[in-house]
Amino acid sequence: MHFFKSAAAIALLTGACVVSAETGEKGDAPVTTGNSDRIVYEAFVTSDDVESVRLNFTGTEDGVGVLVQACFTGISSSQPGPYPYHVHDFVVGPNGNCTATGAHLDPYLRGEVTACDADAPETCQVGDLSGKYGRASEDAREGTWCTSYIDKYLSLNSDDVSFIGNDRSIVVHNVNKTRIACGNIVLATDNFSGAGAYPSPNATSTGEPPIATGGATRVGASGLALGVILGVGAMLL
Ligand SMILES: [Cu+2]
Repeated sequence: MHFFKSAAAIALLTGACVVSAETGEKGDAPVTTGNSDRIVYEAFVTSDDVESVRLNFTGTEDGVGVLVQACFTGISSSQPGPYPYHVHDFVVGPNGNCTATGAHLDPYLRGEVTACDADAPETCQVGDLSGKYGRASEDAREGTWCTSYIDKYLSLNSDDVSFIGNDRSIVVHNVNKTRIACGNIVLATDNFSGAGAYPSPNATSTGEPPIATGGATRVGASGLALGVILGVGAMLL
């Protein structure tokens, strides 16, 4: 573990030096705490071009950050990928209007002129999930592509500026940034009491485990990478 902590520390320090000028007007996004693992928000995204994109947002055992589980299914081959997706500021408009969702959740006023640096996620727009953890794969055309990660900057607390439960939404884009589908983030339960992670958004359709394949290697099922992430989180506290 010592090696991982040292490597992570170096990575963090290096990242901080390189990208310091790109942080938000209000500074970097702080690590969120107090995110109860009994609270689950979810989003269901669909359109003519997207069969379904489902996301779960769950608190963590130690309350640091939010576990995000996302599965993308049946994206039209007419839409070029890989597919960016973000938390947007407002709910979906009438008749599924994705333009009404406004811009990305960006409470620290970082803007998006400079692309998010995934090695320094605290400097990215809080809502820029694909910037921080990768865009959804074109594998989602033929079947389902899932990913899972803990984001340390989203919040499930209503008094936090990075709260995702106050009429926010998820927008999926094609690689040219065109909005191809959107859906609102809604409370699934505030009394989840199951062991471990909330069931994967794909669990009902294929029976795959909560942490699925594909882009999930960032966290992975082994728990090793997760341990590193939690170790970094602990270091920052
Ligand atoms: Cu977006």
